[in-house]
Amino acid sequence: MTKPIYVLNGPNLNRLGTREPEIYGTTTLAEIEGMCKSAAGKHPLRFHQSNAEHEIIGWIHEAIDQGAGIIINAAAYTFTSLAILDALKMFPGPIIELHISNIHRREPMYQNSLLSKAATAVIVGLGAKGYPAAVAAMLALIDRKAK
Ligand code: CA2
Repeated sequence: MTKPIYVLNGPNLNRLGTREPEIYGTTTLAEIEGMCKSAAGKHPLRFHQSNAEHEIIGWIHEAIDQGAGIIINAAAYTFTSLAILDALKMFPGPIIELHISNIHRREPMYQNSLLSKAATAVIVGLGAKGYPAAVAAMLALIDRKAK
């Protein structure tokens, strides 16, 4: 059975497309899910969002048991959650950390990701299009690992 790619989204991203369009664009999270599924083609993909840290950790644990790769936009937990970092460190496959905005151009509090320590790659600043780009990159990483 083909192992799924997990796309995990953190707090407030369920409200995407409703405010701060100059930073985050106008695409909704439901539209982003559709973009990810199209980019994945036949490869199974699980797409989740939660405002609760423990739920995100639960999906990372699920991915440890049955996932091929993790794409994660942990939103504000990126900068605060050692618990999410510890969970990601247990994952044996590729991890792509993703941010819609270019966090490095923003205020200092958005610039020190804790999660990058566990990431295989980081994608920032491509807007919603970063998601299908991350899925395409993940498919290549998984394929490379299988060879
Ligand atoms: O750029 C990103 O993807 C972020 O992960 C978004 C987070 C922010 O804390 C990170 O620094 C960068 C914030 C998400 C807030 O969600 C919104 C939802 C609707 C409208 C605007 C923001």
